[in-house]
Amino acid sequence: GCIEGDKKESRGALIVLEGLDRSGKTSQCNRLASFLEGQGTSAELWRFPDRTTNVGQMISAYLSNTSQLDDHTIHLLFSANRWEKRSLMETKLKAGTTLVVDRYSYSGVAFSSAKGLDIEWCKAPEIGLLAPDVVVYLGISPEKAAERGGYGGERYEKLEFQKKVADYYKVLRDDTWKVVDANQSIEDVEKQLQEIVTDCVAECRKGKPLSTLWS
Ligand code: T5A
Ligand code: NA
Repeated sequence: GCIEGDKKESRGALIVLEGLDRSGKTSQCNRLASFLEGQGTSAELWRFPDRTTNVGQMISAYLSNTSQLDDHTIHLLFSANRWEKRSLMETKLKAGTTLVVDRYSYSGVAFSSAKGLDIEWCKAPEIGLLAPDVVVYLGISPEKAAERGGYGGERYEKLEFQKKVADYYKVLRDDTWKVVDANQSIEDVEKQLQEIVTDCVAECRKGKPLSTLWS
């Protein structure tokens, strides 16, 4: 639902990039944040998991296979990692800073659901987090993504698993999503992203209210 009382203020936009592993999210987030800064828009690059916090370090150990955790437990840690940043996120947005976020709740739900956890159970701890103004999904086939830069040793970087993740991303898609073909050159993807976010940043500046997941 809408968060009241902030309709008149000029705020930053919450921009999220999602996609399979190796779809190009981090490359594009960097370029996008620089583009916005160049336009005179105050912008910051964020990412989830945020591996710098205590919770983030537990997640990082799990992803690199140096620790083992129950599927539900790691799901809740990913969610907790977003909750611990929520109030700062709201403060920044209300102060007019646009946030370019590399993965968010959609990754949380798609990856855990792909392991076999119930999707509604997966969505529940995300309810009340700030809703993105736009989600740019970098669309690429799992096979093409796997050819890029080679998967490293992280836990989820396996073709069969990525196929399941792609299926759950499809289920999660809503009208805040824009799908960009990530098979194009880095520069072509970049141009499309710039068009998408320019409109979005303008709408937020005009006073589009902030809202929350998942409603
Ligand atoms: N996860 C995450 C959960 O399970 N739950 C959660 O709640 C969250 C938030 C870590 C893992 O955690 C899972 C999902 C992940 O499996 P991460 O740290 O974001 O997530 O993963 P990383 O390994 O850092 O990043 P990715 O593997 O997802 O890669 P990116 O960021 O999509 O891709 P990028 O930009 O690094 O590019 C990959 C390679 O492709 C090239 C790049 O140069 C690079 O070599 N490339 C292109 N090549 C050709 N054409 C293009 N257009 C290209 N764009 C990039
Ligand atoms: Na990345």
